[in-house]
Amino acid sequence: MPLEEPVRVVRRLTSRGYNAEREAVTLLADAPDSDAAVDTVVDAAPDDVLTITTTLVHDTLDDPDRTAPGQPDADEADIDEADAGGAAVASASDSAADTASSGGADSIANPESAVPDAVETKGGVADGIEAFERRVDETLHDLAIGNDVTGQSTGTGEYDEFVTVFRDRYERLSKKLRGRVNHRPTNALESMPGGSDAAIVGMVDDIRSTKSGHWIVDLEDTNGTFPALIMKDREWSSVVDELLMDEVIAVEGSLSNDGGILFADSVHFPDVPRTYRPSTADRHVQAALISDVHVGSQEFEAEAWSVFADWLHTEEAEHVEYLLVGGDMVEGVGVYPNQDEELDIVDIYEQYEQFAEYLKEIPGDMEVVMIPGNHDAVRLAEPQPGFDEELRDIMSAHDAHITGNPSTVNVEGVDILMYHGVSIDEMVAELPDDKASYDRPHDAMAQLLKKRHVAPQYGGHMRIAPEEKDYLVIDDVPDVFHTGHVHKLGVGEYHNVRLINSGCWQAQTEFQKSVNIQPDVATAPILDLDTLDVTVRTFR
Ligand code: D5M
Ligand code: FE
Ligand code: ZN
Repeated sequence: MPLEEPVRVVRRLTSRGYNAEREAVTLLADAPDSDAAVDTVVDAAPDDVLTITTTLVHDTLDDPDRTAPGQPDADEADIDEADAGGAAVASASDSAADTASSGGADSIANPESAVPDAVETKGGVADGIEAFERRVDETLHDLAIGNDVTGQSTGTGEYDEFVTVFRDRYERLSKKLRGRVNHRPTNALESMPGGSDAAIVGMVDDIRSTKSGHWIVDLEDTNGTFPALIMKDREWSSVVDELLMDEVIAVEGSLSNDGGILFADSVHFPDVPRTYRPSTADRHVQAALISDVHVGSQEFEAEAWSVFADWLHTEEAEHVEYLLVGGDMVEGVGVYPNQDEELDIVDIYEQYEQFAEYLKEIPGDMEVVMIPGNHDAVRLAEPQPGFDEELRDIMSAHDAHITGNPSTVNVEGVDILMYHGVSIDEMVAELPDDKASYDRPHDAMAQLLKKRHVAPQYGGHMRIAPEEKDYLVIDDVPDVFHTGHVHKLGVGEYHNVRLINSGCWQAQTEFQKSVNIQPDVATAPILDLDTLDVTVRTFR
């Protein structure tokens, strides 16, 4: 019996105002025409009955005098109580238990986590599918969007705009470092006596090794560029592996005798204070964090999506009142070479129309937030503005909050930084495995927070659109950081900021097969907004 059947039964019963015993649902779902069976039983129910019991189902469906449509014939209707346990419901709860006890939680929890039991893994399908009507008080919903480029874009792509955006990045990130070191502008260092203590706050302009294996890092500020030397035998010299071009750091040390180079004693990142204390909601309310739906791809997992949507209608999901979608709603067209060979829907607008249909399966009382990703029909360069009017119209069914990539969304007091995550590819390519890998995308996210920028390095995978300000700077520390893109689940914590990389709804593509990426399909991390704990649920 497909799992959808009990859910259909529950919905049909709920729409007629009935609850039902679990066994009764199973019996009805097993009927050859379950819709008709529900109608028959409901019609036969005495007026004062609110809950459809197993006995009532048996009595009604087994009654040989009854000729109502959908009545199973005698053999089929004579369901043994033991069998009636219902393979689908029971096995669904069994598999849920398996997943929960498989230790999956440990494998995704960040070992640094101050709250080791903050992450739990569960199957997504309700243990017992019971008729249930969500009672959500929408007046309690509270959502505000900040740092959104939508409608603010002024960039035309001219060279001097790149200068402006990098200057803004430098200004804002250097401010976070200036109080921590006694820095001098690069042009003032040249006139300081050799041997003096000094510090620079600069953007990394070049990283190269010397013949003897030391490192020279050129740092640029608004006055010029100055080299810092990191000796290979310092115990912290591996920090060089973490450095990316264009990020802003501070280096402290002493000037060489001729005053031409700074011998580094320490390197500082803008970072998140270790003492950061996140804000939480003041009632028990949850958000489902997803991304990378990829509707229009042959690999889009429509069935898993429906299981997820159905689960949202169950009692277990009653407190899930927000759905955050971190980009790649659709597969898009012409995103990667040969992508067309794997398209199910070739027209981009039809892809969004289909996505809108899937969105309609989500409970109408939920607040939905959507940012675009690299497969979406907005400009590829970041920051990406939110969907235009035409696409908003297509996706209007849920009256979703549509915002740019990245954006900060305040949900009931919790600041959630949403960013699609293209820079994670860059981080994985550039940083050593223990700092960023596809298996632990939350490590790369921690690096982004440390650098206080969602896409520190320009070039490579990253396209950046110059704007008057750098929207990609992480100005305020978020309470939760949500990314996607790499199709791998990752849950962790960095200096008390909750990190979540959501999985995807697209099975492994040919490309992913060729590079051995095993995507985490049909998982949705469910975030408790009052504690920032996460429960990962799986829907296939
Ligand atoms: O990308 C999902 C992940 O797979 C992300 O890590 C990029 C990578 N990917 C997928 N297809 C390609 C091709 N053709 N070239 C390079 N990298 C790729 P998403 O953009 O969400 O599909
Ligand atoms: Fe994607
Ligand atoms: Zn993507």
